[in-house]
Amino acid sequence: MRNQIFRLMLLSILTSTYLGCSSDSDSENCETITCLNGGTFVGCECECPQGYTGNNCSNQITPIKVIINKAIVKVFPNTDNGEFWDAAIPDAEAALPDVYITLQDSDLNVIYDSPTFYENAISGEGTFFEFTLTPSLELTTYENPFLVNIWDYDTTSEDDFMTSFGFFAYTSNNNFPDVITVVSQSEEILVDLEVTYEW
Ligand SMILES: [Ca+2]
Ligand SMILES: [Ca+2]
Repeated sequence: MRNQIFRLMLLSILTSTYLGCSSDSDSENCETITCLNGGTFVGCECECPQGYTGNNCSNQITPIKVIINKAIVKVFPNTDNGEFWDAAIPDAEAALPDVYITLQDSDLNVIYDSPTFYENAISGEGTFFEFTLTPSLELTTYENPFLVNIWDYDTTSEDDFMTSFGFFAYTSNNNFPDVITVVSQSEEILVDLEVTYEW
């Protein structure tokens, strides 16, 4: 009886060892793939990080949402063709623009209008003007560009439109940047949009 138990144990050890060897030789036989975009090679295939797919993680998964959380205005035109934005105000400092932003979709619907502005703002002195979007703005279509507009808030007349430029929320090879930079030298605009993604 003892003998038989011992044999059974031996058999089970040999069996598990044999199975272990067999699975080892399987992984040795599989072709190593270089996983892109931070993917890891596990069990003969790439495990891709969020947002990527394909056997080597080279394909982006189109997000359900691109979410704009913050806009940071870095460059805008300090003058309106050489005139102060608030030229009617004799005091030179108060004649500076009172900056806020709006965002529009490609049908020119206003999809964001900042409730706050920065009084007498100056571009190019290392000061950036941050607008935290509350709630965050969720973009779900990517074929058409969106627009960032910069305005001068005026109390006694219509607000002055200062500048604007277009951007795409998402492209299929953009590697999901944390910041979409909206920039044009000719339009004197630089706005960083801080974004997150949902898949
Ligand atoms: Ca003005
Ligand atoms: Ca002003």
